[in-house]
Amino acid sequence: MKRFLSISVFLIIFQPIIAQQNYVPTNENMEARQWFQEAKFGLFIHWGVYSVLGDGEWVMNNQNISIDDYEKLPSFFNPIDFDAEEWVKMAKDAGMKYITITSRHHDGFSMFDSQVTDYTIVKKTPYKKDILKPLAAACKKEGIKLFFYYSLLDWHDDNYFPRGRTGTKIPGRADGNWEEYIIFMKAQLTELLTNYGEIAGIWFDGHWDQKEWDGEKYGKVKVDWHYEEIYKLIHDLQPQCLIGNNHHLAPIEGEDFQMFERDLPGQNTTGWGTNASDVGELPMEVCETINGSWGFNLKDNKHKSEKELVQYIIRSAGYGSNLLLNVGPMPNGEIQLEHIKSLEKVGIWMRENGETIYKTTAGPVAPTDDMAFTRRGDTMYLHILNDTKELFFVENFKGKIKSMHLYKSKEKVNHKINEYGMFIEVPNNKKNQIDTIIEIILK
Ligand code: H79
Repeated sequence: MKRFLSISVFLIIFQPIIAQQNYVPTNENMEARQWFQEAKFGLFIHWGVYSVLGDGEWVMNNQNISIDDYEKLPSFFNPIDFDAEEWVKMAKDAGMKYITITSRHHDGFSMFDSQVTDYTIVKKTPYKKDILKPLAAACKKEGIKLFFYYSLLDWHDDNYFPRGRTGTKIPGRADGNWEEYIIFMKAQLTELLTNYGEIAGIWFDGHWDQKEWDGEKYGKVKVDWHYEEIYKLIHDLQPQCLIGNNHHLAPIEGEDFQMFERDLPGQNTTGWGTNASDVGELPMEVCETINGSWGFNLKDNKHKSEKELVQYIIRSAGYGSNLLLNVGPMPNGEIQLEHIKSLEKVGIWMRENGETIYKTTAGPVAPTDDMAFTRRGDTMYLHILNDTKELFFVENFKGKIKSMHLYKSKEKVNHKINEYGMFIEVPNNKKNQIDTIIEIILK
């Protein structure tokens, strides 16, 4: 019985996904991975015709807006205050090294000049211009790398059929042809990787729409995503282009990085995230948003504080991961003042302390609620994140220490290591509200 059970569990869980077979990343790709792993901080941008309604990027699904009604939205999208240079400079000043922007989200609307559909910013909005073009130019000028978010799921295109588990109550959807949909996506990806210069990566999302879900765990995938062809196409067009897919699974062959949505790697605090056992060996990226929404949400005032934002960068880095921090620009093309101000503060912190974040890897002990370690060669940085006791204890710490001091003032820090871990004396008046950094040089 037990054997039978484990075989059936195996059959349910093991759904083969055909991926890029025997994928060997090129040298350019390996270099790009290295760059990515060291970059540590990027800007995520969710911007689309949904921004007009100020109710997030899932508004079409959440309000069950019909295809006909939603198609009126592009005519209101006229971002006269959009200035790509400003966005890129804002990101750069915040200490970010790359930008990932929605080229097309689940509503199926292309924010770029695409020849394989009429449902684009150029053909359907009064703005009539491709926004990825000036963004790519500004990124190039400022030395910021550019990734494109690309939705696999589409609530608008009839060829996204069989339909997935979301968007089922949107009126006006018709049956179509899945293979045509794959051809369409490949044509759009070809455009994205041909018309905008060097693209640092493609960020796929929506895979989970075609997976069965019983409220606790995923089941079968209903469709063939043709990942083998799609991933190969991307790497053939631009070998350095990093592929990531927000499928919440272990990496699939052909992918170059692994992302964790609103979650530190392996924690699965959302319940539908990536399990600890599915954390692979690829460079990692945590994504989270600056308030509570991805796309612009007029009523969302859950703006994260400077402390929350900076500590999320530190915690991500403590796992060896990047943080991709999201803003949802307004329909006029501006970013909310609250968010600009927060990013300025983060930028100041990064200028002062970035040495303890950039180009680091995870430290010797996994992060806890109270601390995170980062490391570069023989130098380790212990980030104390909460106002703890004067005698701070790091469990399971092993290692031979040459010297230990406060990162800022270089004052010596007393410590003691025994079989249980390390005790560190941090005087109360030396603590910092956001992060008390202790630099540890190993022997
Ligand atoms: O683009 C942003 C969101 O619009 C998109 N990903 C980020 C980066 C996103 N889509 N969904 N989610 C985030 C979370 C929603 C998950 C759920 Fe489900 C969809 C819960 C129930 C349906 C997937 C399927 C997880 C469980 C079952």
